[in-house]
Amino acid sequence: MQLYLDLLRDIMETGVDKNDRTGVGTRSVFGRQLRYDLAQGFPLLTTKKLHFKSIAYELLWFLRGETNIRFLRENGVTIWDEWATETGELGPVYGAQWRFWLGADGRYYDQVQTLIDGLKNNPDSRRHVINAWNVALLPDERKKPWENAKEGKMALAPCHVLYQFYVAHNRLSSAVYIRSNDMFLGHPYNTASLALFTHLIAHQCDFELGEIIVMLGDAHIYRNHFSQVAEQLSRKPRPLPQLHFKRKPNSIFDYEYTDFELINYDPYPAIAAPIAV
Ligand code: THF
Repeated sequence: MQLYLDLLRDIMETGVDKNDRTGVGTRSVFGRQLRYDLAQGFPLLTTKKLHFKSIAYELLWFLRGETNIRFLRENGVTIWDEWATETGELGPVYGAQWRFWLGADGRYYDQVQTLIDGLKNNPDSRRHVINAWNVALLPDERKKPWENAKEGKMALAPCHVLYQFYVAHNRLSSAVYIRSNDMFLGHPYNTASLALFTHLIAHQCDFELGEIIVMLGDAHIYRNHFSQVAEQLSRKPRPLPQLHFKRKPNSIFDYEYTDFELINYDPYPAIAAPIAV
């Protein structure tokens, strides 16, 4: 995870201070790439404690095609609370686009099922893509997230917009394009989420593990995270944990939190930081 710490330092030293939608203000750079070999361990940040349960349940929630925070709340996960309506709705965010993309032909498209079928039947394809950027459903940036959700729009425009998968020597690699990345709070979650997604797909399709590649558009540190970033930069990364499976469900949609476990995760203490809404 040294790559991540190096990028945080680079943003602090060379980034540009800008205003943003949330009103908090950021320091940012544009266009970066980080990569991790999954055979070297599970890329979960060790220089502060991450709530792996939040990361895992969020991915299971995307895979269920859900867009109401009810499932997250039932499992003690609160990371999407700030953006939802009083009834917990977020509008057609990730889960809806991944599993139920409504086409111009009036049919729903399941991008995850198509991905799994494609990886099994035609691994060399260059079209193993999941796209969340459904232009017709993007929110109005001048309105509050929950106002957009009430109007049937996404509460937030997708941050992790596009996923792509690649198979070589029977090893599965993946990449994500993140157009806007909160480098202190969101980025470690997004990296671990891609790693977990890649593990689940490899497990289902009998691939070995390759690399994950995280590509960033606007990579920013919120102004009210600067002291937390300094604290994090004073810590030295520890060995990465490993992910183990305890059961192989019949499909990518049938995983439960108890089907996998993280072992040897020995992080430094958590660092509290306010989330920009
Ligand atoms: N908005 C902003 N400003 N940053 C983001 O990273 C972000 N997301 C999702 C949607 N909008 C975003 C929400 N993801 C935390 C982590 C990820 C989130 C939201 C919040 C967070 O507060 N993490 C705490 C611990 C909280 C917990 O796990 O219970 C932490 O210390 O890591 C990017 O996808």
